[in-house]
Amino acid sequence: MATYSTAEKKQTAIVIVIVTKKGESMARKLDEIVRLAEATDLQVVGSFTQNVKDFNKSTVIGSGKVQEIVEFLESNPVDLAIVDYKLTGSQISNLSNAFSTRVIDRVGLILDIFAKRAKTNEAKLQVKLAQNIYLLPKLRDVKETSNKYGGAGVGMRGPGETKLELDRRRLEKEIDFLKKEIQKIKSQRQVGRREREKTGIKKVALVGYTNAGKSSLLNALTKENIYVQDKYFATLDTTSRKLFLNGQNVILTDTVGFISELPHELVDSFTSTLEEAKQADLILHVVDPTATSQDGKELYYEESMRVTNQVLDDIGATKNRLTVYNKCDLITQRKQLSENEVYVSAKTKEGFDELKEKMTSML
Ligand SMILES: Nc1nc2c(ncn2[C@@H]2O[C@H](COP(=O)(O)OP(=O)(O)OP(=O)(O)O)[C@@H](O)[C@H]2O)c(=O)[nH]1
Ligand SMILES: [Mg+2]
Repeated sequence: MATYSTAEKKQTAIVIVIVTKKGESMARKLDEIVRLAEATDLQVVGSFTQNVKDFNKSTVIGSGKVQEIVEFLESNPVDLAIVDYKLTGSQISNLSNAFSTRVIDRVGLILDIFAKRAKTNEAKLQVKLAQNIYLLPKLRDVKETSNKYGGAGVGMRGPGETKLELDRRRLEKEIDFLKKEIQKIKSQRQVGRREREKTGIKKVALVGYTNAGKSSLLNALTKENIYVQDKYFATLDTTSRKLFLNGQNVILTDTVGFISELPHELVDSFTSTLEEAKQADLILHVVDPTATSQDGKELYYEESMRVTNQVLDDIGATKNRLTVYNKCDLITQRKQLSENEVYVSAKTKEGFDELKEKMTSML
């Protein structure tokens, strides 16, 4: 029988970050893609950046940059090249051939993290659906390159059998099946929700960018013990707990974190999870104000707030929003807050009284 070392060697990767729009922060994007890679246990050994002006249709990045990366890889071979961009199947295949290594894009990487984290049946079905929708238009190219450069590991992991062996028809059939299964769970949820509605208990949802501290806040407010990690996308499943708030019980729900360019495949698949936010009477938008560049000059969290608000608008969650600046134990400078904003710390519980007061008055 084969034996496995417990200290398994990490897969290595390079990241390639592309800025195409004015005002996009290269530093923020680089930080984020490295954190995403680490969230799926990859070791990033090199990074490349490019401001793309003349968009190259076949490789996105210019031929000079491709050459620079090829030369790097000749002396530093890696398991995977991650491109922080949404690529077509043929772009993945062109870059794989140029680099002689497997290539995945931002969406593929995020889907892989979700596949790794999914625990409940519902989350697994949702991730698998998203993976299949992502894979379908790329099937031929991905099949070809994975035969050449290996198909196991990051970007290929799925709950269950590998999808690369499935032909298009089977993939489409599976997509239909998954949609139906998810619909069934959704209906069950609706029943449960209606039951809860009859009791008249108000619902509060914790939403926000990944790693903002949503689960930590749920734990601290309700004395629960939900999985908290300094890793992107620690939570995929919604968890609801009762919270006693100035004389009334409310239900507090933790939700999946957001990220910029959240793959639409995931937004579509996770609608029933995101539905919790939509149905809430009050949304606590949790923000990590420590998310800044190393010199503190670039406020990355402003971009994350914009992203979160955009997703909430997109899913039609138009209810009351209270902005909760968490991790205030870590910051020295505070800004002037408006009515619907509060500083708290899930760690020290500072600001909890004020948070609860505001929640009560907004419900
Ligand atoms: N210092 C400090 N750290 C905090 C605080 N709240 C959360 N953290 C840390 O921030 C990290 C992320 O916390 P989580 O609660 O997992 O964040 P989340 O928003 O649920 O993240 P996802 O589930 O990945 O979307 C963990 O390492 C926490 O220990 C806080 O108030 N102060
Ligand atoms: Mg969480």
